[in-house]
Amino acid sequence: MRILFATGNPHKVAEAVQMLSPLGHGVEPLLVDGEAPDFVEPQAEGLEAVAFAKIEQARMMIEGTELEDSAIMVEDSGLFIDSLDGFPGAYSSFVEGTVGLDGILRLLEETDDRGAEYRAVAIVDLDGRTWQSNGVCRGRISEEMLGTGGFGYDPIFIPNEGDGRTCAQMSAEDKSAISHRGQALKGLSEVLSSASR
Ligand code: ITT
Repeated sequence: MRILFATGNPHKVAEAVQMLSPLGHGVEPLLVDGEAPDFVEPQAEGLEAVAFAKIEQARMMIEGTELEDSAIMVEDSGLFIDSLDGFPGAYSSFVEGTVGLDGILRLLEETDDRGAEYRAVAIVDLDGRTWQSNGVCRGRISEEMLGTGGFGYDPIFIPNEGDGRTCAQMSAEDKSAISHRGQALKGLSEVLSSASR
């Protein structure tokens, strides 16, 4: 299936292409007049509600264009820190650009509880039907920033299923094999395959 990924985050597109292409799905960024979407994300909502809001906005963007009948994929994700009651969660993108990774490390200076998880909700929308898959990656927040790969919080996130490196120290393949997005996209691929049988 050819899927247009509606996101303003090129790192997400790269991860989805690398993950879904071998499974037989052609993934391309959704571009309208050459521009990736810049979503208005409803505040104080969970990831799933935000993902459905992105589907709605993407559908409005391509209404009346040649892309109107395409399969659209969106994904909403975030970092949920145990000792901060799940903060930054659905606000991860905003917090990354304001408080920053330094700020998150400072917030955790006084606590030994460094448990956290990445969560992702991925949705494909086609012909009025939607398929959804979620992913969770448990881990902990490192004491310092390590690594230059990945994006976002990867330099401070150490997945439990890894070998002690942060996601930013891992190859894209190693990260996707255990990440929240990897799980959500793999799950989507499976539900799409059984739907088309
Ligand atoms: P779109 O909404 O346009 O898809 P975005 O980057 O704003 O792009 P989200 O609203 O889903 O995406 O916010 C996700 C944020 O969560 C992202 O900006 C990072 O701060 C963080 N995040 C999610 N997945 C991550 C990952 O795999 N590695 C590092 N940080 C991640």
